[in-house]
Amino acid sequence: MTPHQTPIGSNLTLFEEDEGPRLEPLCPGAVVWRAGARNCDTALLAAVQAVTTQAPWRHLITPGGFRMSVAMTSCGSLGWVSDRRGYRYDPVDPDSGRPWPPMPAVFLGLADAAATQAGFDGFEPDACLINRYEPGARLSLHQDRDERDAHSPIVSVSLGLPAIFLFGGPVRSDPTRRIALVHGDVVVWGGPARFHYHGVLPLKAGCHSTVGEQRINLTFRRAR
Ligand code: MD3
Ligand code: FE
Repeated sequence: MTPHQTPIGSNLTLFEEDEGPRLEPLCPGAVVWRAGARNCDTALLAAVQAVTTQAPWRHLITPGGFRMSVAMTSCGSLGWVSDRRGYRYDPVDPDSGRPWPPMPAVFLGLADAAATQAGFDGFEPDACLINRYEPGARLSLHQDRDERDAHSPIVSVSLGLPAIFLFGGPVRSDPTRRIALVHGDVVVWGGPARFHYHGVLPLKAGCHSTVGEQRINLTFRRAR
């Protein structure tokens, strides 16, 4: 019996699987660590609550003048900001005029563990962008290229409602794959996958047992 098989007659039925954390390679440089955040989800959500008390959710305006459907905030020494002047990382939260809240220890521990498993040792993120999706919210196809450090990966953590993630190639018109990301999934994007186009389809309504009617996504970056 392999570590993830379960004898019939245990607490699981024939149609459920005992799916503990497991690594799924996506493409060179990208790996999904399924359920990698499940054993620390309560601590992550408490930390998100603490961050959003100091730096509340906001809907940023794109340089083109559109209000993003995803609500965002940040923690760490840098936060991501968008307005009519453009996109940038900034040490100051423009809504409060104060520094972003510090990166919670549970965030740093998970980001380092995920990066190490994917072969990126010594990942020291200085920014965590926190996205909140309510039903209908989406993220159109884009590249993340505002980070100065192109050698560090990006680590993303999904919490709450499931989402369909679109993963393309280095050119916008490249074909996209659809990848379901559920509560507790962690993805590491580095190397040749670091600048691939990606997005999130409109969130389907639902209610997650602990997170409620929303999806929260953490992305850890080395911006400077
Ligand atoms: C692939 N967030 O914040 S996380 C973003 O689910 C963003 O909220 C999405 O895209 C979300 O910029 C997707 C997965 C992700 C993040 C960064 C990547 C995938 C990536 C960078 C390069 C390639
Ligand atoms: Fe992105």
